[in-house]
Amino acid sequence: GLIQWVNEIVALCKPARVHWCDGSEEENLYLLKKMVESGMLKKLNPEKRPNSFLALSDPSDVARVEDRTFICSQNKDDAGPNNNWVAPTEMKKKLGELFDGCMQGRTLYVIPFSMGPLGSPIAHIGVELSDSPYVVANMRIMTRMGQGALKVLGDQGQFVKCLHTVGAPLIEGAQDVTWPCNKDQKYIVHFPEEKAIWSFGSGYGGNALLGKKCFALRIASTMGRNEGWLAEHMLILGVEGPVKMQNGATEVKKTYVAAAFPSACGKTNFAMLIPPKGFESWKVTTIGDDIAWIKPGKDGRLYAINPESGYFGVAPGTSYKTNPNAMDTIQANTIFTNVALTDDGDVWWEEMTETAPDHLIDWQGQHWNPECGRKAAHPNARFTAPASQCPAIDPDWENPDGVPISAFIFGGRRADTIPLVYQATSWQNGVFIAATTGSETTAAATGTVGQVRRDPMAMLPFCGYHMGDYFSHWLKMGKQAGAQVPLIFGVNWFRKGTNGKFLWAGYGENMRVLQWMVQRVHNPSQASQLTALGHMPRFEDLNWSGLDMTPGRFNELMKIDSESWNKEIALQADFFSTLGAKLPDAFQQIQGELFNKLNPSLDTPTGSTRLPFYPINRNERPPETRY
Ligand code: SAT
Ligand code: MN
Repeated sequence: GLIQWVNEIVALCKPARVHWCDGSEEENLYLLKKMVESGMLKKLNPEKRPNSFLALSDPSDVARVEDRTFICSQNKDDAGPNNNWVAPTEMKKKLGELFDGCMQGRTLYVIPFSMGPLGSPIAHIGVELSDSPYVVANMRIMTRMGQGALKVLGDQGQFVKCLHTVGAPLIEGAQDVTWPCNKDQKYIVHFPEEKAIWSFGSGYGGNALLGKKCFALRIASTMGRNEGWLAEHMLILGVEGPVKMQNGATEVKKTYVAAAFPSACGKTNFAMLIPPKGFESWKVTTIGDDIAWIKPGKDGRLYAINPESGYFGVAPGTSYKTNPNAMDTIQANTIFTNVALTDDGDVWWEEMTETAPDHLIDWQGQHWNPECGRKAAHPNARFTAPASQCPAIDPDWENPDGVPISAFIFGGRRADTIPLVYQATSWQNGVFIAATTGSETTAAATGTVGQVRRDPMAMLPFCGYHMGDYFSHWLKMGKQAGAQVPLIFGVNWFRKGTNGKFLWAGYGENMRVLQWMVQRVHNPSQASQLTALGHMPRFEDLNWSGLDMTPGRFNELMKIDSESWNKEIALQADFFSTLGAKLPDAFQQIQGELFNKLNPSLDTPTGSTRLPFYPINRNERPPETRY
């Protein structure tokens, strides 16, 4: 099947050469050398950054393109209002024209890869056909790529078909550019029923490394719906420390949690957290920083694996102060994209050091100095580094059975309204919290930055099917796992005070919140009060040692302001109304109860639930507009 497909694509795309990738060190060195010669990569100073490289992209190709991303399911209703949809036959016609001859003058690389440890029962195989050697080098870090994956595939195995082109044919001796892409046309297209992906015109990140968002989230989420598991935009971490048990004894416990935050909201930093002073008996270990595949185990608990084998992390803001583990991870064997180059052949980005170097070559190849008024690195500049190089890597990070999850955390970037932390009172309430999460948009996608949008489970750009069906799937997963379901928490590290400044330092300080959560997991009768939002810690329930936290500041962080919350509920309702009849019934009920709790003075007749904003007409077709 694979050979036949490669032949078909070769006939369509008309590359000058075909290269089957074996994933070997020699092959990698050969491709890196070729990219250095062509100017696509710059080799960094081997004394400062051994075996590391810098790529500067075209300024028009710096992030995911959500408005050019399509889910082409047979039925429009399966894609839902959360996705752009075009009928598969129509899209294939369009793509057939675009891909015809698109690889002329270039090499087509056949890139076999495994998402998840080779041969693990939860892993899945993909093959990417791409005309970008940069994609090959990145896929070799981000996935288990090469001969091993082919072996697992065998003669009869199933694989996800991932086709990618930069969309820039090299016609008859034309001079290549250092970052080929197509400035006019970009298409990131998924055919969930066929498990196929076609990506045209971009060489960047999630648009081009098709194992990541396209396969491990959009395609895998539809596989998960059909097969009873979850593919989530979540980091996974282990946290170990002394916990007060219900019988009063203190025991050292290792607990695994998974946390969903939108792109560029600090998942990598949270996954590699180093506990602050005062938490010497605590340790955090990393399993994954971006994606979790979660499956029910035989014991009814949910087990998670990280399908990736590398980090494609945001560089700006990463420093020895904010994330020492990431800084150590990227010491060597790393590909940097769109960061700045120092005069001694190393890399730099905003906030990497307290003072900026006097002179740099910025991400657009221009001379840069601290007074020039431009950013040295693009805000979505990235590093691609092997997970195995992370000093905090968990011993079980490649365990083919995954790690048992005790808690899910959902958060966004919110300047107001959402408190630092709260815990759902039930699985259903927790799924509601996850489903109503909002966040300010970041530079990880093209478009306006800083606008609050609903981003349920941080999956709005990544759920490969109707969001209403996705919510129902989540509710159902809780029923399957029975009594063993993880606790669910909402967090907001980004709340600002009246002076416009962050109220919470974040990074290592998040350990204080994590400790409280772990305490709740092992001893749910302690350390909280019940509020309209759920269980919340009181000032005395968190460990403040080593931090100058006052009850006043804590109250600002935790405040539930019913006026802002009523606005928040109205915004949630706006989003829900786009889901039409597929919105789970339970959500309206939970939202009504939440409104009543937030507004106790507005009397409702006993037993009835106020639905203040939107009695949905459940016979109505969902609105045509995409949220
Ligand atoms: O460009 S990626 O999609 O891989 C990164 C992100 O958006 O989280
Ligand atoms: Mn991500």
